[in-house]
Amino acid sequence: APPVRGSVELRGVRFGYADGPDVLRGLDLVVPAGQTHAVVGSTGAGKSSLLRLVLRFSDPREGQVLLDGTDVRELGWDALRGAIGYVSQDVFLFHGTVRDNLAYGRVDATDEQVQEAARQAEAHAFITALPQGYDTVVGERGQTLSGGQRQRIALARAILRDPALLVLDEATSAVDTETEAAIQRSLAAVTASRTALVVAHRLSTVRDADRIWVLADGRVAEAGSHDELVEAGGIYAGLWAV
Ligand code: M5T
Repeated sequence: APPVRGSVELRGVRFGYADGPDVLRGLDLVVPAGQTHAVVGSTGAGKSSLLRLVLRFSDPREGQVLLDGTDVRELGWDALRGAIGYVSQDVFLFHGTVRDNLAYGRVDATDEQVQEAARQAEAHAFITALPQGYDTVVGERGQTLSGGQRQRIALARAILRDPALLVLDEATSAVDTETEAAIQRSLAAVTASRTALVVAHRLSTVRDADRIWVLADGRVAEAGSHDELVEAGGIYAGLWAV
């Protein structure tokens, strides 16, 4: 099997928007290849800003963002897009069939590959229950899908594209216990054989993470496993009131 790739490193990253103040003030963070790390913190702590830098939607004022040891500014756009699968909070579904939405970015995928990805992402069951199954039209003026269903479609898309690194901005929307469990299994399937950096809003996601980074005021305030951070009784423990 090829070596797992997708390691991420931020070195002394300072960042702010336009001529505004610094939002990130000297951030150091490492996600080794193959691990799943969670980023948590209160609103405005800089979680989305961190993801923007990894995706190169923005560049830092100072410091470096590295993907597999190479500064993302030196990677071509094609290499960057090929290496990273991004699942945003606001999943983009276009007007077309569920199948076409799943195969977005992988138009060459066979029906078998599409269905296998949907199965892994815990999306196959709800898709087959739709009026026309995989041929159901969704998106603008199509069948409406719930937030949890959209997130699983996006995770299936990521499985099909097989990126080295998954960058996930977890949805904040409340879901029922069953959907929560389905999303958790879906996420476990996507992250099993790759590297993942997740801005986490679900306790189940952070509990499963190899390491949790707690941001406060644009800095890493705490880092460790769930148990370590609960034990420490700091910001993390307060966030979940555990
Ligand atoms: C961190 C400011 C924001 C906050 C800080 C996206 C964005 C953010 N900000 C801007 O000035 N312009 C922008 O386009 O940056 O914001 P964040 O990174 O979005 O924080 P978060 O992801 O931890 O917050 P949330 O609410 O998504 O959990 O001062 O005003």
